[in-house]
Amino acid sequence: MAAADDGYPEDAFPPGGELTYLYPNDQLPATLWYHDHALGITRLNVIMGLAGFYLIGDDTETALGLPAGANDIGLAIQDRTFNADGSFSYPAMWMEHFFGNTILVNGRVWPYLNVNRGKYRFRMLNGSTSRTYTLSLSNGAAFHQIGSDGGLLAAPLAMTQLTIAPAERADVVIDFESYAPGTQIVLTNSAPAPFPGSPGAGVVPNVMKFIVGASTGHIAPLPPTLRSPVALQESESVLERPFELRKLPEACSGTAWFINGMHWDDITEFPVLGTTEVWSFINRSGMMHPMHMHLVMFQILDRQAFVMQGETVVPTGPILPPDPNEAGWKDTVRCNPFEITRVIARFTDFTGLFAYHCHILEHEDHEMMRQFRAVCRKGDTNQDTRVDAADIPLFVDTLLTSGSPGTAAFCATDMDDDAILESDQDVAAFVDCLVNAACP
Ligand SMILES: [Cu+2]
Repeated sequence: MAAADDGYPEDAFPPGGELTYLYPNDQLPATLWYHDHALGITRLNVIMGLAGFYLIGDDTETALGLPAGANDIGLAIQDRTFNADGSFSYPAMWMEHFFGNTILVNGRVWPYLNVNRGKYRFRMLNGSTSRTYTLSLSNGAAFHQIGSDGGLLAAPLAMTQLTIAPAERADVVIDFESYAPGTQIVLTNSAPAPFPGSPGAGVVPNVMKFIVGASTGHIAPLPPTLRSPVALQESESVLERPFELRKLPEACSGTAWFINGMHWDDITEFPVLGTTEVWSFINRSGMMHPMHMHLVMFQILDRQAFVMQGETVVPTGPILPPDPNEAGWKDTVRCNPFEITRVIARFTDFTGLFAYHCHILEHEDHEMMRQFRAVCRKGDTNQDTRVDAADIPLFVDTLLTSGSPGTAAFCATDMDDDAILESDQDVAAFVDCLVNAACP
């Protein structure tokens, strides 16, 4: 979506005010979610409850015959600690993470779900501020993951354990057909907090319970294939940007989490629309950071362990591919301690300022969130990184329709970058660019 519709962290409006956001929804079907994103206080607003699902579907996905309707259920998993009066308990001062002692699913503490004997599609979201979950079924049964952050995987993936970091989503199919009525199965968690931490430390094991009923539900088999994303090629990348994730001294609180040691207002990334980049997250800390980018969905290229020799990052381990359930489109990636995690993204569609940050909200709020400015190549209305005759139709169309500020086409047509589309200056500059290669 356009930067103006992205919930920019410095946007604010007073009580009683309103803003209309436009979501084009012209993206692949996916289990998306929304939450408050206010600069410095996102953790507080999300803890207070402002978060929800935003699901996009399409006919292709519907035609797959996946569990639907009452058998397609979002599970937003969060942790909280309660005061004796039932109110939320959360530290008044900033702390580098928060782990509640109680698990909520869709706002209910340790809920149960009556299920019929058949398959369910559960759109699992880790909506917690800091806690990572490693989920499994108490009877050890396998389930299938069919999708992740950016939509369906290529094929259903059988697994008995699923790790999901803050902001990650996993579309999972659990099959209750073979169970006798009355069977109870608990969705359990075994992930330490902080993560990866040490085994057993900080674990809250119970998440929710399924109680199998007598009626038969969705028993159609899962389709063998789902949808294959086109893999972005590293050879298409125009540059690789390193981002060091580490804790550094900070005057106010003693320490804070940083990306390349810089702050929100330090803008040093200007990706050009139409180009592909590799972003390399170098985690110089003992805890996992789930890194999230706005504007784009990315694909995970690889992970590699490293050691520090002085201030130099020295890769040591083998270059490992993403986990099988990370093979699709992602918007959040687990960056493990002392590993380089590389993702690849193609920047398209919208110009302006977009956030990227650790999705541990306590980190995001202090200071692990920065922003990049997506820019266009003037004249390149079709975002193929060159100005040629193929750009003429969209140039003319944008000029005639006045375009929409914040879009790639508007930016590319606004040759003199004065935020106004003029039939004289911009046309002359476009022709000059096209014919004489005199591009701004
Ligand atoms: Cu972090």
